[in-house]
Amino acid sequence: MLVVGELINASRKAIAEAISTKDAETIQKVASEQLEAGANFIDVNAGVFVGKEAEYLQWLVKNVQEATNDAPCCLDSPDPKAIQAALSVHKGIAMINSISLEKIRYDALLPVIAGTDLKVIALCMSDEGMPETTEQRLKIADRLINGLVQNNVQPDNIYVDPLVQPVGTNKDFGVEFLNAVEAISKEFKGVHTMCGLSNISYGLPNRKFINQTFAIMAIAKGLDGLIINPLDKRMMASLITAETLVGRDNFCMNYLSAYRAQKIEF
Ligand code: THG
Repeated sequence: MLVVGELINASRKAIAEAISTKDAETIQKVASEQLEAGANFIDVNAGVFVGKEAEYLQWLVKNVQEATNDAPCCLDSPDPKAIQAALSVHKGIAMINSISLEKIRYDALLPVIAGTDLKVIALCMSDEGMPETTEQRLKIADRLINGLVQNNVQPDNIYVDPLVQPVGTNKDFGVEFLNAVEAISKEFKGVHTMCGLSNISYGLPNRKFINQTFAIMAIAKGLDGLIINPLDKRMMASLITAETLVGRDNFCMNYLSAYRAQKIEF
């Protein structure tokens, strides 16, 4: 399971404040905590700062890497210019979050990613808007994967995000997403799937519980990457355990070592 720590996101009030006051200490603390808790990539998102996003994203990357011995970042922006700015100061192999089928975004980002070892999230979104059905997601995934592979991106570096929509707005949004994960995992061998799952619970009470349950269901369908809060111990324990239960843990080694490290108790 590839875990992307989601906490450095300017949609969170404390982070927006730290960014606008250039409070590096707060950002660096949140970065190190997420890494220690098991995040493989640290997501950085400054999307609320229109006009300053590129500059702020660069500042985030520099500070996160300084605090974490150059841990890799997940550069989270719909704006190709902000992604390129962040990439220019990033050390090591970053994850691009994300390319989509939206024409302006696709045309600007494809040449940046082509032929590189960058990891890339391929978001199932097009100029026609957000997909709702499994079929719509598959069509977009197919075009994104083919475009990337034809431009010398290794399938192993592609993480398809079928895009979670809130189950509170349509009862079928959960199952359409889950079926998309299953179909993408089966049809495109060697490609990964990933998502920021918290949108599933939008508008409903006790969101943590819904997110956790949904993560486990998605892992059963083949999901192998998640953008989550890695400081949520119960979520992390659920992920480790779910992977063991779907046959991705030889001799239950991961489960047992997590247990010994006291990660499976509350
Ligand atoms: N797919 C991809 N990237 C993404 C998303 C996705 N990036 C952004 C988002 N979705 C995932 N990241 C976050 C970051 C923070 C929060 C949620 C998702 C968050 N949410 C609180 C909540 O949901 O209640 C609100 C703020 C708070 O409580 O502090 O923190 O789907 N590729």
